[in-house]
Amino acid sequence: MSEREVIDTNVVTVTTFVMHEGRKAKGTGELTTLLNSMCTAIKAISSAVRKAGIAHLYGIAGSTNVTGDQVKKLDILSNDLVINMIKSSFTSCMMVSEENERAIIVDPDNRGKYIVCFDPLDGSSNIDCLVSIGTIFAIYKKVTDDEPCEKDALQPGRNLVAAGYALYGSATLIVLSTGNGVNGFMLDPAIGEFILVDKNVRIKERGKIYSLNEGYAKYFDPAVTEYLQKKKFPQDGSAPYNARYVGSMVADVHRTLMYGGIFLYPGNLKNPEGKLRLLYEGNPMAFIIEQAGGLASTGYENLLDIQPNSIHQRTPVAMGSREDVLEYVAICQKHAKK
Ligand code: AMP
Ligand code: P6P
Repeated sequence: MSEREVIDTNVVTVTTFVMHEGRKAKGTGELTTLLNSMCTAIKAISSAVRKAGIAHLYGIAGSTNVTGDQVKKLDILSNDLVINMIKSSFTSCMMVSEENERAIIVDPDNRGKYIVCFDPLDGSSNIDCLVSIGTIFAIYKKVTDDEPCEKDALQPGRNLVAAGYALYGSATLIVLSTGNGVNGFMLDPAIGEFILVDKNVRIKERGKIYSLNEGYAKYFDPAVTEYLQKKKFPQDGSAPYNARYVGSMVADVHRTLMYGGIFLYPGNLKNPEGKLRLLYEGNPMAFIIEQAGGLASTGYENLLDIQPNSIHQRTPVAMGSREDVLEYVAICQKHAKK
């Protein structure tokens, strides 16, 4: 087959997809610009992640982030890339990053109406062993007219205008929703564009995989222990579930989206609120999962209904196939009544 025949001359890229959606929405183009700027930052992060070994970007940068994790140079680079791309898009008035203790207020002359919460390089503890890592982002509209401040980011996930993640795995993929379903775009390094590869992604009603860190079993709440027992030793004659856990939220949630099942990071006796952050891990992933037909819960309430109190607050997470999450929630609520 000749080279010409191989190249599809009618590809849909994330840029054209987002512009088309923006045209349909009859917007000013501000959200379109913001989304495309985020995609550019992700391209640059992808390039850095894939070159890190050669560019000797590995190694502890000697500092730690607000979550106490060792910060690696790629974390710093990724954070700076997102902040600078969003700032220079003139679409955002404030940002919340996992890497910054305080919200980042954009200079008055460069502001737009959107608030962007993001984790620039989630799963960064896996960087040196080449396990998949990711970038997660959540986009809100500022709902007040006064000077931007942290409380503007304290909106329930129900208010999200858009959310997405990039997965730096065997390929670089962006999964995006602006409230009209979920679509996946794969980076074609040959042309530097994200190509639409997964249209209108829908999650299975029920899967066969559970995903959580069983190293905390000693500290699990009784409800979690009972749920896992049911998955490992089913009493209804069904086959036990498979266990899969990468330890990188973007990888674990993406597998759950594509294959079905449930991803859990519950609270436990040592950390009642779990580890994952509501604003830039729980909510954006919950938005994507619900847009794909799944569910996201703390075990006791829908994740997207939570009214945040602080920008780095943690939340227990159970998300994935609707029937799997409902089964888990039923067990949690049974124990809550005891
Ligand atoms: P804008 O004027 O660009 O800020 O857009 C106003 C509203 O229209 C946004 O908050 C979205 O709800 C919708 N919208 C604009 N652009 C897009 C887009 N590219 N994709 C989906 N929704 C969009
Ligand atoms: P644990 C990565 O550090 C992260 O923030 C998420 O990406 C991931 O789901 C979780 O922590 C893994 O935590 O306690 O299982 O190592």
